[in-house]
Amino acid sequence: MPAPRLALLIPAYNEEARIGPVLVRYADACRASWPGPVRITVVLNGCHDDTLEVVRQAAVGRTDIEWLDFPAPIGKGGALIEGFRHALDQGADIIGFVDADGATPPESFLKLAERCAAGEADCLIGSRWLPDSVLHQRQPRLRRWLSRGFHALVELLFWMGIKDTQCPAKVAQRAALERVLPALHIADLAFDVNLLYALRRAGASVREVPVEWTDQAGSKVSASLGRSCLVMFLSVVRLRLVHSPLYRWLRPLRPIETWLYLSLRAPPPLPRAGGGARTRTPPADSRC
Ligand SMILES: Nc1nc2c(ncn2[C@@H]2O[C@H](COP(=O)(O)OP(=O)(O)OP(=O)(O)O)[C@@H](O)[C@H]2O)c(=O)[nH]1
Ligand SMILES: [Mg+2]
Repeated sequence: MPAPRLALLIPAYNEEARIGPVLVRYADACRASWPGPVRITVVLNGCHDDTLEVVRQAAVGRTDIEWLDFPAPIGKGGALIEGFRHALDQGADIIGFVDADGATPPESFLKLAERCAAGEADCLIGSRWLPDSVLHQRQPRLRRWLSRGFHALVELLFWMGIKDTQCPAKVAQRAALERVLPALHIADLAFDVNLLYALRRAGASVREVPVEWTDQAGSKVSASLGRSCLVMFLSVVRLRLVHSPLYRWLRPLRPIETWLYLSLRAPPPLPRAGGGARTRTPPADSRC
């Protein structure tokens, strides 16, 4: 059997200060240890800084790094949905994503990908809340409390038994993502809950695995904590309602919903994501 093709997606919004070294570290680690073809795709949208130029520079001489740039404000969720579509079109077998800040080291991500390729589960997700998780630098105390509050809310609403839905290191099998893609529509940072709940509803297995983690300076969530929390609260409650019999009665309220998201300066849920990407794609047979 040919070695599996790995696609790593990195959503990026105004990440000029953090993404360059992260991309190089990931590309080097993949080259050193993944047995098959690898493609790292940075998915940008609406950046106001030089992220695109930094990614361009990191990609010089490396055919395994590419980018998609969307003009529409599709958020992290929309960027990942478009990234999934792209990776599936490119024939990836194993598709994962991490944040642009390098909080998860490539070795941890690659362990998840290896276990996923070995068929341990349809989806493997990193967790910072398991006994064997290694936290070199924890999040500030207020972030940790809010994170536990969000976890309690997600448990109450969805009963998934997952300790850390928000750790950004996640990897899934192609077939599982193909099944859930039509059910993905949350554009903001609660996208991960949307993905995990869709996988559960589709009968896919999800396994939580301890990861190494180092909280990084420059968090945009911490910079707008109140607003981020409100948006994520709104999105998970909305997701619960979407999957309840009540939802069809609530449909006329959609314009209010959109207004609420826009007032919170957050990307509204996506009926159909993206469109109009500017892409740079290296030759199809390239690898790390
Ligand atoms: N394409 C795209 N990426 C986004 C958007 N918002 C956030 N991201 C990316 O999604 C990832 C997670 O975002 P955040 O949780 O805000 O990242 P952070 O600033 O590292 O915050 P922490 O949660 O403290 O780590 C990062 O790689 C961001 O650059 C967006 O609107 N569009
Ligand atoms: Mg981060």
